[in-house]
Amino acid sequence: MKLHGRCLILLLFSFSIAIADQVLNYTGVYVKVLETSGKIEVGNTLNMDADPNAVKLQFAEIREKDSNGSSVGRNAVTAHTISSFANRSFSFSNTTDAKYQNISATMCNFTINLAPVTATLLTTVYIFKESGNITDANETTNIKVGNVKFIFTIMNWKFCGSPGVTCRDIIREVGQYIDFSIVLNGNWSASNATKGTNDGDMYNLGGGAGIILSKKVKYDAKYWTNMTVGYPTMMKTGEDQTFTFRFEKFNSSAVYSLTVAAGGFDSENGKSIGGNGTTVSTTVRATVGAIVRRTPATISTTVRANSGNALSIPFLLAILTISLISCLLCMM
Ligand SMILES: *[C@@H]1O[C@H](CO)[C@@H](O)[C@H](O)[C@H]1NC(C)=O
Ligand SMILES: *[C@@H]1O[C@H](CO)[C@@H](O)[C@H](O)[C@H]1NC(C)=O
Ligand SMILES: *[C@@H]1O[C@H](CO)[C@@H](O)[C@H](O)[C@H]1NC(C)=O
Ligand SMILES: *[C@@H]1O[C@H](CO)[C@@H](O)[C@H](O)[C@H]1NC(C)=O
Ligand SMILES: *[C@@H]1O[C@H](CO)[C@@H](O)[C@H](O)[C@H]1NC(C)=O
Ligand SMILES: *[C@@H]1O[C@H](CO)[C@@H](O)[C@H](O)[C@H]1NC(C)=O
Ligand SMILES: *[C@@H]1O[C@H](CO)[C@@H](O)[C@H](O)[C@H]1NC(C)=O
Ligand SMILES: *[C@@H]1O[C@H](CO)[C@@H](O)[C@H](O)[C@H]1NC(C)=O
Ligand SMILES: *[C@@H]1O[C@H](CO)[C@@H](O)[C@H](O)[C@H]1NC(C)=O
Ligand SMILES: *[C@@H]1O[C@H](CO)[C@@H](O)[C@H](O)[C@H]1NC(C)=O
Ligand SMILES: *[C@@H]1O[C@H](CO)[C@@H](O)[C@H](O)[C@H]1NC(C)=O
Ligand SMILES: CC(=O)N[C@H]1CO[C@H](CO)[C@@H](O)[C@@H]1O
Repeated sequence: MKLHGRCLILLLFSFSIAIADQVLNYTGVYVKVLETSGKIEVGNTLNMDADPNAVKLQFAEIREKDSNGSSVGRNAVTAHTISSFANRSFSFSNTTDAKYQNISATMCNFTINLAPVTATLLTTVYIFKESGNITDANETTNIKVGNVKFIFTIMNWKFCGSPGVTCRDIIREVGQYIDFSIVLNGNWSASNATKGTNDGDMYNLGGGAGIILSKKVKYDAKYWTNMTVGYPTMMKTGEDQTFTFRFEKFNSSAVYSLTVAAGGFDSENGKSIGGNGTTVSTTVRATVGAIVRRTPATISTTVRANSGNALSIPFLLAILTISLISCLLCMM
């Protein structure tokens, strides 16, 4: 039997309701990962729109380039660029307690399939429960309670020109770099901050918010090295500030990390970024146009679950049943 168009729409609609945001929290610090949008928010209330210090970041692009910095693999069939993360689902791990170099934290993983590129982007999020110093590859980051560390791992990306991977435009293309961009959107201007004892690039996002960008990359799970000279970069377009990280050709993986504070950023002293909200009034308020609004019901489901399995099986079954009934009804 041929499925009626309306049924398909109803079915898709029912399933899109079932998709939920993921929330990670620790005493007054929240990380909210919005499903199917590549958007992540860090703030001091669950309702990020009510939090003047909320930091909203969005995966923007992953693009393979040759040694001259030109894009390669532009042919749609064998694309080597991910130019939008809209409509890509995250899959989440459970939330667990863990340590990052001796500093205790609550953490979770989420992954995005980068199809049609046969690669995966793993993001690991830590909200720190203690203060301390992290050192990766000679690079020290001062951590305060409530700071949020994001670790991005691009896995299994096959570069143009690698054995068995042919990309051709006018000439046979050879990939050399991956440029990974994220966008911070808000009514503020990222500006350099005094780094104090932090070695990474540090930006004051205004209000109480700040970000520290590492300048190191770990390749193939083996060795850390400096990021390509001149990176990370920051470019401002309207209210969007785009940060780009460049990775050299690797065999299996590239790992990169940054640290965010949604409050307590000490721009006066520049010594470190604080983790918990202060009452700083501000213009950090992001005016993110396309933030997906969720019904309170969906959000509370997510929060209560708090373990990665945001939706209960009965709830999913109920939605499935409603979808099937709607379908049967429209087929009649
Ligand atoms: C963060 O701030 C909230 C509200 O001000 C407070 O209740 C909480 O204890 C603070 N958390 C930490 C880790 O300081
Ligand atoms: C890079 O540019 C130079 C000069 O334009 C050119 O000769 C070379 O073939 C280019 N390399 C690649 C990989 O496209
Ligand atoms: C995402 O899906 C919506 C509806 O399914 C569609 O209108 C939109 O163009 C898609 N966006 C991208 C970037 O694929
Ligand atoms: C999450 O935890 C539950 C029980 O604690 C377990 O059954 C489930 O397999 C875990 N899920 C993942 C993705 O690890
Ligand atoms: C997250 O991913 C890392 C790296 O693969 C792994 O070591 C860790 O156990 C994962 N944590 C959870 C909670 O799945
Ligand atoms: C890790 O923490 C424990 C106790 O919290 C301490 O005994 C140990 O020396 C610390 N190790 C390092 C490498 O800092
Ligand atoms: C972190 O390092 C700074 C400066 O290097 C030092 O002043 C501070 O005490 C260290 N913090 C912890 C918790 O070890
Ligand atoms: C952005 O911030 C400026 C002050 O820096 C303020 O005058 C303006 O109204 C803000 N715009 C929005 C849309 O919030
Ligand atoms: C930050 O400082 C670096 C060098 O110290 C400079 O290249 C960069 O343009 C500065 N960025 C901003 C936003 O001022
Ligand atoms: C760490 O420092 C040592 C000694 O100064 C240096 O040889 C090494 O290249 C540095 N490592 C990185 C990843 O910068
Ligand atoms: C990384 O850069 C630092 C200075 O920014 C330099 O001291 C170090 O030797 C470099 N490490 C490598 C492996 O190139
Ligand atoms: C408001 C909120 O979401 N609080 C949750 C934060 O996480 C703890 C568990 O670590 C939950 O018990 C709270 O309900």
